[in-house]
Amino acid sequence: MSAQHPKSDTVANPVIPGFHPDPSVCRVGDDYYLVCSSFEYFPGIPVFHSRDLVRWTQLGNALDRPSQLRLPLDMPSSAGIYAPTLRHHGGRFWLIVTNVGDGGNMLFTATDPTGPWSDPIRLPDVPGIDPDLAWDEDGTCWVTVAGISQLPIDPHTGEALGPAHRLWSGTPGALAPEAPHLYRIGDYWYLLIAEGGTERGHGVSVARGLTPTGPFEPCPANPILTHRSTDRPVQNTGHADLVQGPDGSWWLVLLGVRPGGGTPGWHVLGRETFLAPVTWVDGWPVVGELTPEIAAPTWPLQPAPAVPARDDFDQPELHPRWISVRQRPVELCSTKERPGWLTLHAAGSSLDEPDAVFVGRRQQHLACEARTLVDPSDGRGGLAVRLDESHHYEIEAGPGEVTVFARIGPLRTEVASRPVPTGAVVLGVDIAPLQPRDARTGPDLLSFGVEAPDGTFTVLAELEGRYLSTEVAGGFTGRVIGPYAASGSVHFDWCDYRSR
Ligand code: 6LW
Repeated sequence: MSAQHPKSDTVANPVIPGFHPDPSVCRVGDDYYLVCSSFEYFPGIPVFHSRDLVRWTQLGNALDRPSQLRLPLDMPSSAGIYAPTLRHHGGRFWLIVTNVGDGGNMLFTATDPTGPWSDPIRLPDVPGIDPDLAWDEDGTCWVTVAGISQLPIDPHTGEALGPAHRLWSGTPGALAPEAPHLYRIGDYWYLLIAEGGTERGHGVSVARGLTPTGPFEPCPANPILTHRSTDRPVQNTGHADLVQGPDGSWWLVLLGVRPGGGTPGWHVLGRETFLAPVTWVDGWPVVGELTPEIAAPTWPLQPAPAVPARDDFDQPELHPRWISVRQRPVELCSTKERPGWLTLHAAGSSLDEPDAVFVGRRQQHLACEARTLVDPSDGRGGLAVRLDESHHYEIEAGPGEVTVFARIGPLRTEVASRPVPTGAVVLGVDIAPLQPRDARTGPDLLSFGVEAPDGTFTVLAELEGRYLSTEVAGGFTGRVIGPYAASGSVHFDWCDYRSR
């Protein structure tokens, strides 16, 4: 355990900001590992590590080669990789997930969560989404899925060892019982689920039984967590996974959103990973306060991982935080071709296309700025803020000019343009929350511009952020910011991302 940090009495929540939905966590000794869904992005399934449940470092992405992850071009955004479950059993890490774009449910294993992870073990007989893994005392491996049904499998072959049977339908009348997780704790097997749908009505409910196959008795206090119809700053709370802390206390990792602006309130960072304390009353979990600042746990916190603002692209591989749309062919995206630069070759597709040549990182702060030094002498490209093919804003450099474009649904427009000296230019975007003037304002403003060598930032266009929000665009993801190529070859010397 490294040098202790003066203990502040609260910690920030979300513990993993930005679009990191459907978190699943497992503990191995003093180490915690966590994964999230990743939808149309490649590489897929980010893997995080922590020793205090509060400070998380991304180790890599579990699915980082085409043999593991196929995201067909005709698959819509927000399809692809849905909610995963991560467990450790028999000295191995097991990852079960649904690729709704290709192949359905599948299993991956690894001895080291940093990777490499295996190629997929397909699970043709496992229906639905949100698969969970649990082993009982006699070693039977149970898979439980949304809707809430369950079947035994051989995890080494993927073979089903029995028919699927319904376990529980959740709270009568509640929408979409999903995201099941099964745990043996004390005398009981607990079945934790999400209900209400992943929007404002989201919640967490639990049932318990004496065997992994039930029968399950619902908790009289269900839902044990929901922020529906409240004025809480964190909304859509649900899709949780239970874990024990270093001191034996219990915690939930779960998803939530931070909407802003007037009505209906728009969230732009996607569903983020939050932490909430759990206590036990009469053998039932009781969830404590889930707020943007929560009481710090009793154990010493690790030093916050230092994330440099600048990526210089001087490594042979991109850092795992950089993700691309559906694929990242090495021939189109490389840091080796022009050492110290990221080179993107446009493949005739713009950001409107499913195979856009784009490399981005998740926006993780409500107020932030991004900058990149781009050399457009061999093509056109720039810096984009992407939610999906139909919702993105970008500032694009071509020989001697810079242009700001906006795509909102069927509408694409050139918002502003200005001549610039030929050669490399620093493009940027500042993102700042907006205080709602009236019901229709907010949640933020995106200012696109160019930065002079002396740091002066000249804004070419200010664009309203709600059109790049989930409430407008729909879907399951959040904003991703980064370089893209529109035509020819474009070279990026560095890319900065800072919270403000
Ligand atoms: C996830 C499911 C869900 O698999 O959305 O709305 C899916 N709830 O639990 C994608 O996040």
